[in-house]
Amino acid sequence: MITLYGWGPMFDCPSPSSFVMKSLIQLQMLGVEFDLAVADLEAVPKMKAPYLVDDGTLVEDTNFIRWHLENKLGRSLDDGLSAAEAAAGWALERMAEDHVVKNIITQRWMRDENFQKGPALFFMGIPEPQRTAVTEEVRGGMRAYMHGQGFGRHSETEQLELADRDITAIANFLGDKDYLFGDAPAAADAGVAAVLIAAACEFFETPLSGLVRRHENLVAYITRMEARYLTGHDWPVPEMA
Ligand SMILES: N[C@@H](CCC(=O)N[C@@H](CS)C(=O)NCC(=O)O)C(=O)O
Repeated sequence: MITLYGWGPMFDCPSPSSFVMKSLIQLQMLGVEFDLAVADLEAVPKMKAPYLVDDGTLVEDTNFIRWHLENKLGRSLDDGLSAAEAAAGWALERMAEDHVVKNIITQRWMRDENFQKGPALFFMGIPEPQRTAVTEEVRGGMRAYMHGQGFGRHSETEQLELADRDITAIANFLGDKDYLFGDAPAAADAGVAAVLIAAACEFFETPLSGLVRRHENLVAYITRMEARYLTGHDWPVPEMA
């Protein structure tokens, strides 16, 4: 029995987390049976979602989830790709999860209007007066992380320029193919599409959405991936209040 822990639709998006979307897609690509449950970050050592429990074995992080299931099934999501294609897929995924994810976090967490209608809702289950203090502490931690890591020291224009380069590189690589490597999806399609779907989310006020949507092939790609893998899931609703 396999259970994937994460969060379902929020903010007009299949999940507030691109990483949860990535694992949800990869589990379906691998054809395994699984249940969905709401993540409890306090319950796992890395305190991140998604995580997976497979017959009592806890697996944390999207990459380890993927490899756990590939090892168990004796096949890879990149079967059929050349070594060079698999390497390119890995690099594209890493690229999407670097600048683009950091932009998504910054745009959602540091812009007040986005934070109030978005991430602030994660803290609604905490009673006042602790809620305000906890919310500000976590938000401050996010700001400190971005500054310490270095990305937060770029101006917003510079941050978005980096995202634009990544997104344009993905659009150019995809070209007129249905998936990154042709007619069939591979491992990288999960992570790359998940990040693009999160970036393109129009619920938030952000230039990121336009950076994705100005590429017609990316709009068709994320629409295709969303229809194939991210609709109709029976996610339990997290307790917010
Ligand atoms: N490298 C991890 C990243 C997972 C991740 O950053 N998850 C976020 C949600 S998008 C999270 O759980 N954040 C909670 C926190 O950092 O406290 C993976 O690939 O699974």
